[in-house]
Amino acid sequence: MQRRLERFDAKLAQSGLDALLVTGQNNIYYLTDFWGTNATVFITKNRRLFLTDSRYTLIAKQSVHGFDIIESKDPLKDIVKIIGADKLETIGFDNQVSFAYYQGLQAIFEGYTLSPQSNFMEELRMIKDEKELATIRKACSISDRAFTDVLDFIKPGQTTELQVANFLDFRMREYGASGISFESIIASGYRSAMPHGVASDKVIQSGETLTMDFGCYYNHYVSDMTRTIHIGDTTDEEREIYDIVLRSNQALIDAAKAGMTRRDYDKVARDVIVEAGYGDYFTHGIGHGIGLDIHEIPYFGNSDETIEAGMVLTDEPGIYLADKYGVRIEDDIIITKNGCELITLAPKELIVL
Ligand SMILES: [Mn+2]
Repeated sequence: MQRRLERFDAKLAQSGLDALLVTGQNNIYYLTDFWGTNATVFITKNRRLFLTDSRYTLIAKQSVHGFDIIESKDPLKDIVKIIGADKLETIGFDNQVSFAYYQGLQAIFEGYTLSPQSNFMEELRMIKDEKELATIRKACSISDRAFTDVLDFIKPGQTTELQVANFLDFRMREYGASGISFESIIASGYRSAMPHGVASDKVIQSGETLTMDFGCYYNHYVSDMTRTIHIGDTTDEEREIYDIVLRSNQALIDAAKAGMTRRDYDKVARDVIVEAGYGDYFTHGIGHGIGLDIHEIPYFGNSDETIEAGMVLTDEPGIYLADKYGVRIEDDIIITKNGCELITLAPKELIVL
């Protein structure tokens, strides 16, 4: 935590801001270890304020270190009172706050310059520390185990997509998860051609492809993985498509390392699919960062920015043939200096039930 606060202070000093108002449950958790729905953090060069209401004061006093803990019903007004003599001018705030919150901020911080910030906290959160990496590894191992179990649960002609989603949810909780990190995508047959087909009451039939994209929360951090399996007999085309997607996924695992541009991170996987003639059927980005949020920076457009050691990224190529079926394989990887560490370890050779 001390290291995170030091990185925060360095970024604040570089930013030209006199202070940052930190909002958002994940951002506050990242800096304070406090998990609750009501908290406001305000950090200047000389002060760290943590404000929360009476429901949370006791837990904050026990768990939040390095901050002045203030019980408050009206945190913004109390901050202005406290900093009145500090000679602050420019105060940063997250540009994702609601318009109503911003209006309140403007009224209460009259006389200060309010400076909207995009991704101030998220940029700090991009590079994970060892504790975060260990937590995300554990979240991934929970998903891996649930995937192994679900293979025995699926009965062609009987099991619905929703039953698969609920089974995964329950199993991940049994293995220590606090919940699912997003609504599970369980898409069988023609529905697997929809990259984000959430689970429906459709029964999974023999002869179909089944895509399962799911993940869990473990100690507030997420996992996010996709496996596509087949039920019953497969065609040559289905095997070929599966093989192309798997080679694409593996090409990125083989190539990913610190210093690679975000453009190349996408390209190395996409090239495999383009060269196989299915480029038009890979309709989404190659991946995204994960952490406290299921989708967080970096994303992978046409950017010269590089990826760095300590980022946790997804690698999720897919091919989607409308009205027929689709295949996606998604892993989570930790970027290291010389390569990457694969942390979703569920099998990837084509499983036929
Ligand atoms: Mn994903």
